[in-house]
Amino acid sequence: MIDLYAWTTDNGFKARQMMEESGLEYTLKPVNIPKQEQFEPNFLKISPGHKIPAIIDHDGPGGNTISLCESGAILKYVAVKAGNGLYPADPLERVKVDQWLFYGSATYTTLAQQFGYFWVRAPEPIEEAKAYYDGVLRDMMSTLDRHLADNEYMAGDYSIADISMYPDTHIHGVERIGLDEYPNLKRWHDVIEARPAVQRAWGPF
Ligand SMILES: N[C@@H](CCC(=O)N[C@@H](CS)C(=O)NCC(=O)O)C(=O)O
Repeated sequence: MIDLYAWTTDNGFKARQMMEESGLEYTLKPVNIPKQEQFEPNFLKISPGHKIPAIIDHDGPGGNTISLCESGAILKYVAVKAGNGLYPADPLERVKVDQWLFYGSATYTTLAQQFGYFWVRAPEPIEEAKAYYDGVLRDMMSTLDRHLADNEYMAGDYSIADISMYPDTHIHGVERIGLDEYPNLKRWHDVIEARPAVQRAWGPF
């Protein structure tokens, strides 16, 4: 049994999508970010940087209980444990999944979060920052759109690389910028959105 600590944010949805795709039993433990629950001492023990998502696997390697934070590490861990091909075993396929998983975790989400801050959460509008991150997000969406013109998914078959980029595409791409100028990204988004596991993952907390 896995405990998933998450909230209704991009990184939280990545981990929840992964759990739903895995078919593994899990318990959702909401960490209310607006209420600053991520700073509670017990949560800091499993996520020292006070960030969701995090998991505790009560049946980890060797039967040990383990905890893990960082969405990319969680996607890899759960996909390997589930053994359902979302993190392929073939080294040739795996390197490209890694490339796009890291793009999703380190580049896309990190910069999309800045877009979200300056467009949605900043207490005062800062027009220069809004324009800057609007350009950054559109550039990344164009990058994905070009790649998806020749590829059904980000790296081979549907994988954790796709999971790492779906939530920000949905939250910022669909709900704020719009996907009309990015037809390949829209096609990819809509196929993933229709997956039953994704529908469940974006359901009520
Ligand atoms: N690199 C981390 C980023 C996680 C992250 O940014 N989590 C945010 C929510 S999406 C958070 O918990 N923020 C609360 C805080 O920083 O105090 C990952 O991929 O898991």
